[in-house]
Amino acid sequence: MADYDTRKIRNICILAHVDHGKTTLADHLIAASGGGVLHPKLAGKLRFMDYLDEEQRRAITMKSSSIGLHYKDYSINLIDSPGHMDFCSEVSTAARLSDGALILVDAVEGVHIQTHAVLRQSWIEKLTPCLVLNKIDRLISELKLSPMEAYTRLLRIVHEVNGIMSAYKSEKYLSDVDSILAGSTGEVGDESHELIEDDEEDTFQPQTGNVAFVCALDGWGFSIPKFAEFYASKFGASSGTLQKAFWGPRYFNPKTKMIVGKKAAGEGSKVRPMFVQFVLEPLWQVYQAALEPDGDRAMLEKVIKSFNLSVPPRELQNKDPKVVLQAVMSRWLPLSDSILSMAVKCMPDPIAAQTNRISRLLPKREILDSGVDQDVLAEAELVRRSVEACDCSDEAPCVAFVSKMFAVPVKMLPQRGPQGEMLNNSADQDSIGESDECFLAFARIFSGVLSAGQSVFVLSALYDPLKRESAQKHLQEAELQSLYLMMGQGLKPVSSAKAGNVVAIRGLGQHILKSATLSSTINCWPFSSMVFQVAPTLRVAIEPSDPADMGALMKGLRLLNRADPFVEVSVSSRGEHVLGAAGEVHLERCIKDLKERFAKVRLEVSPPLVSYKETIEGDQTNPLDNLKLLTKSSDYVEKTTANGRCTVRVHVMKLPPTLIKLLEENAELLGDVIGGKRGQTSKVVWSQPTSSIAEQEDPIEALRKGIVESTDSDILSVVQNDKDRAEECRTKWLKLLKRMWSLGPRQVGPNILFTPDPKKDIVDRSVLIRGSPYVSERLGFLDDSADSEDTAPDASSELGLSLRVEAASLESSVVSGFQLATSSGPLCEEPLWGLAFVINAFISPSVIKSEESEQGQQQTEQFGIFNGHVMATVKEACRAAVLQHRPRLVEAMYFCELNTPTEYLGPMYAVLARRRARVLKEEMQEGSPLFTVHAYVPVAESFGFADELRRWTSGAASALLVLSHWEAIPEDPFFVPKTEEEIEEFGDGSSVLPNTARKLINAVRRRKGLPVEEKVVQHATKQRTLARKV
Ligand SMILES: Nc1nc2c(ncn2[C@@H]2O[C@H](COP(=O)(O)OP(=O)(O)OP(=O)(O)O)[C@@H](O)[C@H]2O)c(=O)[nH]1
Ligand SMILES: [Mg+2]
Repeated sequence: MADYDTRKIRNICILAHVDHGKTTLADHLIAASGGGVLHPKLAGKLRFMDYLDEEQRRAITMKSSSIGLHYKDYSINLIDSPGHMDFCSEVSTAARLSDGALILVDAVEGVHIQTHAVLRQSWIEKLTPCLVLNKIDRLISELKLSPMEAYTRLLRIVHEVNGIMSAYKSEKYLSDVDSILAGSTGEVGDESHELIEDDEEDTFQPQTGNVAFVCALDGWGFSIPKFAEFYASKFGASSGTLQKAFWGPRYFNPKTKMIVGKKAAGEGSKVRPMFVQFVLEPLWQVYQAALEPDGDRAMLEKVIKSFNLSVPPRELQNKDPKVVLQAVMSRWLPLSDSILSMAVKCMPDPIAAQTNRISRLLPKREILDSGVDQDVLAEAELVRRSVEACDCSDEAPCVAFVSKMFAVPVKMLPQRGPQGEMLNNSADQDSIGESDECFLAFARIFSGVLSAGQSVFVLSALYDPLKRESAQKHLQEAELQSLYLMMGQGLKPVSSAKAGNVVAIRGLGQHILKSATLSSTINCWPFSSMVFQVAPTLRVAIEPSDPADMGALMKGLRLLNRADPFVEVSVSSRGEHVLGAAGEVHLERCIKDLKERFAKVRLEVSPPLVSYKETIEGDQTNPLDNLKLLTKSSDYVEKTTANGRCTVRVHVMKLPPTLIKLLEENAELLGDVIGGKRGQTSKVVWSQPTSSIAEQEDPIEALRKGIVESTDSDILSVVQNDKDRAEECRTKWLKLLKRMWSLGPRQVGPNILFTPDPKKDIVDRSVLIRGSPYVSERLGFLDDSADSEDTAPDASSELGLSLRVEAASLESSVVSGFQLATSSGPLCEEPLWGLAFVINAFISPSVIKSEESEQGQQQTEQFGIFNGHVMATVKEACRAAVLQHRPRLVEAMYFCELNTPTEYLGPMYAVLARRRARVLKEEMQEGSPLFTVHAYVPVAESFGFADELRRWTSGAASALLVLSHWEAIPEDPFFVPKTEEEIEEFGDGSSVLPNTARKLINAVRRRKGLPVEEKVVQHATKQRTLARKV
């Protein structure tokens, strides 16, 4: 390839909310520049990139796939991505391989939940975005807006999208749900848009040409420079001046032939912005002329003439007005030309893009330790620089990133190699004995040249070139069997490919599970991991209908796990095979794939397994009283070990909500800090832009501050106007924060174990197991002054000393007991959530009664049985304490966005009510007949939700769900009427229906095989005998 020029490559992806028209747009681009794989007549109808049967059947895209286009002398790799929430992981894989993103927004529906998500994804991956406002035709023919109304609407969408981007830029790291909720309060009224001057900061500025207005269905589109160019000669003005004037409050004064501002333009119906007058009005005229029965055909002729179009008369005479319209529009404003010229102009080539993206792809690592191998470091730095420069010379180190693995049937692989030689695909090592599927890697080359037959190193995300010995398992060597350029479903074999290209690679199926970095040298850092929007939430247990097929199912699950980047396959503690998917549509496709492609056996699928958590009600209105729960001498649960030597007293308290949220959101970082991976001892410091706290310089400092701030904000939210109490509360919390011993379950969860108060150390000759504030120490809460308070009280007697040693040795048993208790609560053995425990465990000296028992005693201690007893007692005491403090079930909630025409509001609310949904906001979408409703829906109630909604509203309403947060069900699962009023209302309790919380708990218990207390008699009335009396 002599004419190879990296500057002439663009790697772009199309991102948008579901159904906003990505695949339709891609069709037009392919028809115009795809080298004849798609006939222009079929563009928009075929949906070329949706080549899977399931995609065509459901008419939604389910995976991202790439196609090579040629526009002028540019090569463009276009990646189409899915918009449905269930497949959002595919958006991450598409974004990682691209440099620019076309963000599509439906002009009628506007910004939606997934629009937020894709904007965020493109921002995280440092892509250069361009905005495409699609379905402009709907504004004309469906909503019947006037050009002026349409303009206000478009202005608002651009404004809203810019607002979202600027929030990301100003480093407000909101989750998708947060940003929607935040956005809904800060809406700007319509009138104010007029006043908004061009903001230099705005990401999307139509006047600079990075916003396109298109109708993918009819195949036309434009950006402002196109019109500016056209009118420049007419007006005799420079196109640059016109370009600026064609957006915002700029008016044309016909008398003076000047471009003026709003004031100078004056009032009146004739006064309208230039964009309306010169751009939208001609469009509206063409639509009216073509589509309306009494349309003015002369108008069409006028457009054809003034824009110098050559439309074959045959098409103009067509009976179908739609054909006439498309014939004119697609020649006047060809869609592919406007989009691809925008991409070429506004989006960076791989060299410029990689310079900009390097800090995200390969964050610079500061090595604090000087004892490391400098040669390794030097080479790793060289590799990094070569990626930064997108060096495509033969000598440059080869680096590529695989963002996902995908399966294709072996028979779909090309039969001939790059030189036309016959290939023997069946001899593929990946498919031997496994199945007739072959795994390909979806990859982008970032440096050097990759060739078929070449040998490379496969680095997993955990690989560290400085610790080669211990990182051996993260490093493999593999041979690249073949390289292909992708044309949607088609694969075109090539013998080599250079930096800056997107390719499919065969031969890595055995080496890569989901994603990996490929490198020609082992002295290379792996690329930073991709960020996924949500974790799999829908889990089901799967078993073969015929137990003999177990082997096939296991093999099938293994293949599925590799073929789908977002599937989670695991084995539950009860030995079931659990499949985790992102949502119902995703799950359905996974099961279908399993049945038909990977396992090829009949399967039984369980109802969804929903996770719950358990907590106590707690009293958040009075933080001081709440804190006292941990210290009060009366309010505890006491248990004693069988031998009577260890007495455990447990206090429990509900943590304040902001603190719980912080602990949950930063679980990973906390795990690292507490586990000792970060902090003073760590040699490598880097940051990952995944969460607000990880982004900051020193994660420990940030965590510590976060914890203090969150307790503060919780205090202030309740006792705002009582300064003294707030202060008292704060001091108490600061003291407590110096006593954090452990987090649980599994050392990171949202439950805290505090060390007992050392002042009550010795009671009745028994000694307290004191524990150590290990977590506080890790997080830097302990300063030197804290130690003085904590000095060991002198052990006055010999006995005291030996007991103290024993107490110290039992500390780990207390922690383990706490971990066990927090990992399975008393209601239905689900993890505990948001609780603080103080465990006072006292050991008394053993009382020697006889020779025999002394021997027994010694044995117990020798084999650590006593440790086990302490652990079990702690666990039991914690569980009992939870039960005693008004236990509550906690369930996961979805944030749900619904869109429905007004006439279906009634049925929609009925469905919501049946699903225990809580409506947050309802709003008429201006200028459209649609209502938007935001609500929280419990995950447990969400199955079949979308289907039910569709059935009840005849398919008119749509809903999208995102996992939002955990929430306690206020209902008491053990409610029995006690007070007089309650008894009056509910009777003695026999007639109380099991409440929701109780029902959910029982369902989980039944599934887990735990005993369920239930009345067996269902009909207390006398049964009718069937015997006939003769
Ligand atoms: N009126 C109108 N309809 C359009 C336009 N573009 C696309 N559509 C329609 O919108 C629907 C969805 O189009 P797709 O291209 O499949 O949307 P998508 O964004 O690829 O959807 P997913 O991949 O499932 O997220 C189809 O019925 C299209 O015909 C347009 O410009 N105007
Ligand atoms: Mg699509």
